[in-house]
Amino acid sequence: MAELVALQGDITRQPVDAIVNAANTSLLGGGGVDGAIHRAAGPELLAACRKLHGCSTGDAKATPGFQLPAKWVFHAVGPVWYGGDRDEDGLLASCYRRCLELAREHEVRSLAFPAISTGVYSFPPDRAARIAVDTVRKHVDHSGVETVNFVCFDRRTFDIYNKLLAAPAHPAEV
Ligand code: AR6
Repeated sequence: MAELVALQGDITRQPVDAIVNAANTSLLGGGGVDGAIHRAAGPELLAACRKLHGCSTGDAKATPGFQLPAKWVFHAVGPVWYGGDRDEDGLLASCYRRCLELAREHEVRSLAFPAISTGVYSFPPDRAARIAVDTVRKHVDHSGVETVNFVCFDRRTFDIYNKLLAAPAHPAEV
């Protein structure tokens, strides 16, 4: 079983094989964690993203990390939160699943996720964290990833993840 860890900090500084970006469908940059990743990676990242011709919501695409400590960036497009009736949960889970598939393809052993969709896209942070942890727990063992860091920018998100990670994965089965 892979190790799942909550950390508080800046994902651009993570010394892991791959970091995940919370991107938009254009893949051409933006604010929040996307802006921070593009600034830290340098202009080559935007040039690489242009060649990907966008990405659907719920999907993810890989580029090199350029000036980042991470070798790869997986650009995932989370859903905008519209109230929960537009398959937001399913689309968010799909982002985490797709990143684990990319991790397997790129032989990534350590992977760091931000709290996708919980900033500009307004997904409720508790609900998003539960989906993130459940989806990673469900799919990580087939990915070859040994360490997953959930990198939380603020204390509140960090506390949410810590609580979820402390709880057993399937309490009914233990
Ligand atoms: N390291 C880790 N987490 C961060 C960092 C950082 N350096 N900076 C912000 N966060 P957001 P979204 C947290 O808005 O909601 C962009 O413009 C932040 O506190 O970055 O998926 C894209 O281009 C929050 O918890 O992403 C899209 O247009 C989380 O990262 C749109 O925003 C996600 O917040 C995507 O919105």
